[in-house]
Amino acid sequence: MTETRLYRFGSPDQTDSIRHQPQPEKSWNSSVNLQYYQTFNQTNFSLSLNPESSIYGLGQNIGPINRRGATYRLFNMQARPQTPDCRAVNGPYAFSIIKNKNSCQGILIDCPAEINFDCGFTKPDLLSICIESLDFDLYLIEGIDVKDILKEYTSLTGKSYLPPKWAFGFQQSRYSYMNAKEVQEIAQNFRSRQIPCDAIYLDIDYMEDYKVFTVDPEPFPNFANFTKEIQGQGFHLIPIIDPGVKIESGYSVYEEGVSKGYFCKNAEGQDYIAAVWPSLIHFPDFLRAEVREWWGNLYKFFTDLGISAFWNDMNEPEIFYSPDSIQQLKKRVTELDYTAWRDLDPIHYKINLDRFMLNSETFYPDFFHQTPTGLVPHQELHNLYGFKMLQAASEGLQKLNPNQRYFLISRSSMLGVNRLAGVWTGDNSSWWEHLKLNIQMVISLNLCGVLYSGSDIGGHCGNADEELLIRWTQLGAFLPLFRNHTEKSSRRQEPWAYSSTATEIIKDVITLRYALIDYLYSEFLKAREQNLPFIRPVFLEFAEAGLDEINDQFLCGASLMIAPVIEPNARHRTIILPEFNWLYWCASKHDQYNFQVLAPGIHRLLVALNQIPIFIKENHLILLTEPEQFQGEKIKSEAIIIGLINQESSFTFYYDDGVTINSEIQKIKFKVSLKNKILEIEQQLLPITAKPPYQNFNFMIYDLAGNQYYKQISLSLT
Ligand code: MIG
Repeated sequence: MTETRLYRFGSPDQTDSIRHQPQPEKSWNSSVNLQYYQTFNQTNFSLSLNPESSIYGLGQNIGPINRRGATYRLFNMQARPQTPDCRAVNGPYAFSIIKNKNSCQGILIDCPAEINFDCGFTKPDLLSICIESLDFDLYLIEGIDVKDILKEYTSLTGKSYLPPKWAFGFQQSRYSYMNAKEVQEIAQNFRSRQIPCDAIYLDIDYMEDYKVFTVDPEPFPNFANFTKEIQGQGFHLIPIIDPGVKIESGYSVYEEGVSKGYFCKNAEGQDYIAAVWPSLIHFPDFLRAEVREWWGNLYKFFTDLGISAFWNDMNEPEIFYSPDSIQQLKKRVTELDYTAWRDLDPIHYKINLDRFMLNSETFYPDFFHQTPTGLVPHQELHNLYGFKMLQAASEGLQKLNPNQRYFLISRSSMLGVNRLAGVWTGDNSSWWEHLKLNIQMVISLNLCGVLYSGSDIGGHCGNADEELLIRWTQLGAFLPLFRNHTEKSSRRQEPWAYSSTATEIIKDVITLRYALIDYLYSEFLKAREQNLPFIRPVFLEFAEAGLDEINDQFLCGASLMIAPVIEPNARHRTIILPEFNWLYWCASKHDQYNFQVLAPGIHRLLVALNQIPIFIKENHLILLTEPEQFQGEKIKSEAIIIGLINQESSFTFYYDDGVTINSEIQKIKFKVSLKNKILEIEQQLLPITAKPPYQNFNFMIYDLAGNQYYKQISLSLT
């Protein structure tokens, strides 16, 4: 039913974004519904839109999941603050899905240059796509529904990155935990308060003068012992890695990079100089395989200490200034004429210096990458930079720890990153609006194959109040990357930073997440196997009309719908339950079951501050286990399986070893039936040699009238 055609324009360089390329078509098929024309350096496509068509995808942009009506600039930029007028942000994916009444189309463009999408902004019934290049691959995918297109997309770009299972635990971060003592206190607080947590982040201040692949021995004396101690308490340490290499003689990464010619060049062919945290730096030319190999090996510094978890930041790359731009700025300031109107910005009545100030973009034409066809300005390959930095990390880590999964998240991403790493959505703010944005971004990233993603819980910029942090933690508990992070000048944002009531509520939410981890992980493995998103928009699972508009509910896999409260002072939540009956759990504590059967339709529910509305789809099941303080803390012996059964359902629970790359997925398939008020369960191990993860499965099943049925299944663990 689905059909993919590749049209090659010009002679594009290989980006590695696409894993499996079909044979390119011999010529443009004029019956294709896209029109195009080219200028000397641009290609423009246009497509007429039906009134009812929606547009999805494009990665991590600011706006509703249905992109129709707005423009999107696919050009990797750190947007800060993330306001509705930002057209370019991190994580642009040149993959869009056009959903019509009875058909669907996927448009995928493999091109590292800037691409602009006008999704019916200029003309409501026209999608126009402007590619700043003449050399690219265009894939057109035809199918019946969105799932067809997504499956085809995944078979082109490759299966999602699979993190280690502990990555589904809670993670604590701050810019920065400044020294070993502070990290130890954080660790201590989690354990003594019995708030589950699997990871603590190290932000840029762990480095010596922001030199990448170093640790400052003053705040972190004996880093090896410190690492062991933290790891011994069941935490993973996640250091940050930035691309800029400090210019400092004697610093080995710098010396080696210079002597081997690994850095990006300026127009004169010298190593290009810009400034980021360490002040003056060079940028490694990650587009070259040998540079990636070198960089990947540098991770040995950490893997030797047993650290295999990282976040790659600043990799658009973000640039603060260059020596040249400062010179120009100085000159400009001396020339300012305070009597001249032209020196004022008439809108803001400030001195008009903007174009000399912080904007990474202005620097992109100034440096060059070495490619097989010669030096190419960064501008033309811009979107690739973060991707290639991740490729370096990914390849290096796989070589350093063969067959072990690594943890890797990135701020910058594009097509192809979906198989290498997860994504955090950059510097959001402690605004209520950003809870919704969090949902929109994670859904859209999932539609583009980035299954492991999340936003800074509590918000990065600014100060979260306690209700905001509570509601955001409740939302984050159902997204794959569950990380509390905030910036240097923000107030403390750890789970215990507010009132004791808030701490209790947050502790309960995190504990609930841990009770659900095996289920979430199972659904993640399943989504990955089926080439579908893990966090799904509601419309994807139901045929009902009008679901395209839902931006504040989402599905975790196929069975679980979440409707977080994302408004301040709200103690109610309106929810749309499509097509089926649902088992509603207004959850607060993981072991407090107050289930209720709800009919399809719209409901307005009472939701206290400590509660989050969770819905289990009819004839689907979820699984809960005893929560741990960190994963692997205990051997779990039991699981509780909960569901609403109308006659019969089957549910397959997936598990694997959670750490190795080639670990075989094991499955237990349960068939649950309710006939004449008798609950029957059949189970099957796949493969039959599979070793069940727990001995006892306690079924707690509801019928449509709300009656409860119990049954225990015991499996032999040998
Ligand atoms: O622009 O390393 O998005 O998570 O805390 C600031 C410091 C640089 C941006 C990241 C943020 C991180 C911060 N970094």
